[in-house]
Amino acid sequence: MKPNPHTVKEQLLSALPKKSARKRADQIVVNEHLTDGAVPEIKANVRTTPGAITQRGCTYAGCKGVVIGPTRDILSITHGPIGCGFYSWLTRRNQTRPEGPDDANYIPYCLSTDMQDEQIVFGGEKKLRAAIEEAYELFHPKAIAIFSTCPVGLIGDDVHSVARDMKEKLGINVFGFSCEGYKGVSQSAGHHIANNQLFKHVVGTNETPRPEKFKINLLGEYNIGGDAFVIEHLFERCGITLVSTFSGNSTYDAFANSHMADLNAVMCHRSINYVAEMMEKKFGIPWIKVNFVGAEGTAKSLRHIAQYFNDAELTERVEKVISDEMTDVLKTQFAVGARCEGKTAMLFVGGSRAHHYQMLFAEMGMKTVAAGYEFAHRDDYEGRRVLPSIKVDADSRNIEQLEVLPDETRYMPRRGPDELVQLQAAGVDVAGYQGMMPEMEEGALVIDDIYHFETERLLEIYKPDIFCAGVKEKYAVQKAGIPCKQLHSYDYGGPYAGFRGAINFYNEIDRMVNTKIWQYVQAPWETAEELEMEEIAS
Ligand code: CFM
Repeated sequence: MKPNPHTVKEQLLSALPKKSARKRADQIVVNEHLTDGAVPEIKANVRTTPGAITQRGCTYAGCKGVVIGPTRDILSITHGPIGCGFYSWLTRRNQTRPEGPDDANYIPYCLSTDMQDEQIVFGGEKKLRAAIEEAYELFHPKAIAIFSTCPVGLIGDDVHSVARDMKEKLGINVFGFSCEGYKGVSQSAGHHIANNQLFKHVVGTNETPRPEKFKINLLGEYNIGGDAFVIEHLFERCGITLVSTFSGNSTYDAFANSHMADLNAVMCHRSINYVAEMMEKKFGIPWIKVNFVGAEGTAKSLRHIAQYFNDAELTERVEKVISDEMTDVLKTQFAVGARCEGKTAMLFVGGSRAHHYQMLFAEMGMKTVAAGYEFAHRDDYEGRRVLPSIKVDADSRNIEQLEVLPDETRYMPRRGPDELVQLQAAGVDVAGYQGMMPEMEEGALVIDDIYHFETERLLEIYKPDIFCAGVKEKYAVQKAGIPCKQLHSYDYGGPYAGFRGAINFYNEIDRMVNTKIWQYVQAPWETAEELEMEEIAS
């Protein structure tokens, strides 16, 4: 029998103390389609209840790991103890492809100032300067970025003044990030901080003109498992020039030159919407939301880009690429559909994949019965229409909000107001994002910042055919006899973007949900065997 989502919500809340349950109730919502395309309000981007096991990461992770990390030729130095330093090294599956043996690639390196007691007591700026000089002598990079970890903020090291001095001394771009782990309530704060500094220190610093006709930036695509390679290839075949990606397979120069593009296509709204908005204000570059996860989403996104440029030849090429690719896509959809139709999925990941991957499941005939983001904001759930009603709390006020004005000489609106209205009328939602909930079915459960015990309850109650999350959840889920697909790292798979990626995904999920192995899994705590094992051991 289908569980009643309202009852499930009550069951989840009943495990919490009264006061916590009251607060938590607003983060668990049964989806509904209200009049006028609206959905119920959800509480998001708030602190996790102390004691709950959250999926979230920290601000440093969002800044260094997510937004800047995938760039291969910015030399990143983590200012902090070596434990945080470990995470300045490849822990996310962001791939990169240097153009040749001389093209710089610092992604395999892990640079840290390795703060010791002495720096915690007497300050770490001196050691940071020395680290920057040493790194410069070793690599001669174009740019150095410094990332602050928690103790840096606690002891008050001024990474920005160190960056200014070193920039002058070395003659290269050096900039710092106040992305101490504790700032904000999740890695989302780190995205914002990374966006601000990229915009302030890098975007618009390379004036090389771009003569191409259809120039775009792709924002919020991080090349996990090679996704960006697939998308780059699609653009190439369509005749679309990719000036810069923020930041999968990206370079410093591409960021610096990105204001030469005529359109920003935003893939992950949560992590990079700030850069899109600031570039619009300063340079007049409009942005549209795209989604290259799912074959339909890919086709629609390519079409919207073509509509934006309104060129017959481009449109023709885009249509040709779509129809060439769709033959294989439909063939696989048909094959897996026969085995997957009606199966259920749950998706609990960061800030945009919980939405995007629902499309892929839908293309396989599978249903998403529950989903949620770790750290997204209300606009990612309910759509940007709610932006004016989002209350700014103390945790958000903590993060710098840049005042951006049109550039005196370089502001050039790429489209006039009439053209924008026409685009809107043609279905290209300029500067719009409708959010996840309007696309989910009525009665689906939407849970913000899911707690681990809630995950376990959901598995028991719904017994979904697949649960999508990250490595922290994976093995607990599988011990419950349910396959878990990691949507952060793709386990060891991918790419899943574009048409080829969709086919890849259909086949993998088909295998995961149709293997019989899971029915034989019995968690140790479900049997008396544990005891017997102890007896054997003694
Ligand atoms: Fe955007 Fe991302 Fe995501 Fe994200 Fe992330 Fe990621 Fe993610 Mo892991 S930028 S919000 S901070 S799509 S690392 S590539 S998978 S939580 S859903």
